[in-house]
Amino acid sequence: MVQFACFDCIVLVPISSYWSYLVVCSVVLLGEGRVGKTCVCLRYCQGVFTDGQESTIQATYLDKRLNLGKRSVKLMIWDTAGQERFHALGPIYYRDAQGALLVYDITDRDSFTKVKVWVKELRRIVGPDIVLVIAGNKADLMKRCQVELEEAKTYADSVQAQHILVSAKTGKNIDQAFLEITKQMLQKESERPESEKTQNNNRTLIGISNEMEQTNTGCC
Ligand SMILES: Nc1nc2c(ncn2[C@@H]2O[C@H](COP(=O)(O)OP(=O)(O)OP(=O)(O)O)[C@@H](O)[C@H]2O)c(=O)[nH]1
Ligand SMILES: [Mg+2]
Repeated sequence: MVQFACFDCIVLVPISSYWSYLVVCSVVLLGEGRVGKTCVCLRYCQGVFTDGQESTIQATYLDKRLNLGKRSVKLMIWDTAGQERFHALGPIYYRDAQGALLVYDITDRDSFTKVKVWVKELRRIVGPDIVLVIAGNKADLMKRCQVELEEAKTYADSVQAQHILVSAKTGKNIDQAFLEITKQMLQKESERPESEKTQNNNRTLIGISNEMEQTNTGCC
């Protein structure tokens, strides 16, 4: 069978003797400029790191497949621009997201303060259901850290978010950050009442064929 599925709906079409499905989740990366959002995405999707990565203009899209148990997941990842002049565009990218990775730079206290602003904005515009993971990036620069780990964790707890220290440069905890957000998005989805699941069936439909067997290759 070929099965077409998105986060809110599943369509089954026969292709072979087995049934399987792909869940599509949308994740947005938000945070101040230069905190390392693009490097985090590129490390996760392409396994690379570039010193002196250029600033993002508006936003960039990447995707990644991963397998969680029997489920195959396609993460649609929106890497937004942190520069102030692009902030008005934010809702375009996070309005339909099921999860947000809020990135700050551990060597820049202001960027941590800005995370709190993003959390308020997301809760106000998207609602309480959006999954939040807060990532303190540049963990390879721990000696210059300006944000106490305990403080960051306490804040994350207070807004029902996970906190994780990552480094796009070394790759530390990058996979774990996306895995965590994906698991929580799937968990939230499974807890939603059936009646709600059918209301929002206008999101992207993804067709699945034999490519299902090639998932988890680690590239976009
Ligand atoms: N040491 C270190 N540098 C990093 C790390 N991640 C990113 N950088 C550097 O930080 C700078 C900014 O990285 P970007 O990924 O462009 O930051 P961004 O958040 O996408 O910035 P905008 O696109 O302007 O919003 C670049 O010079 C990166 O090389 C990290 O984990 N460790
Ligand atoms: Mg960027």
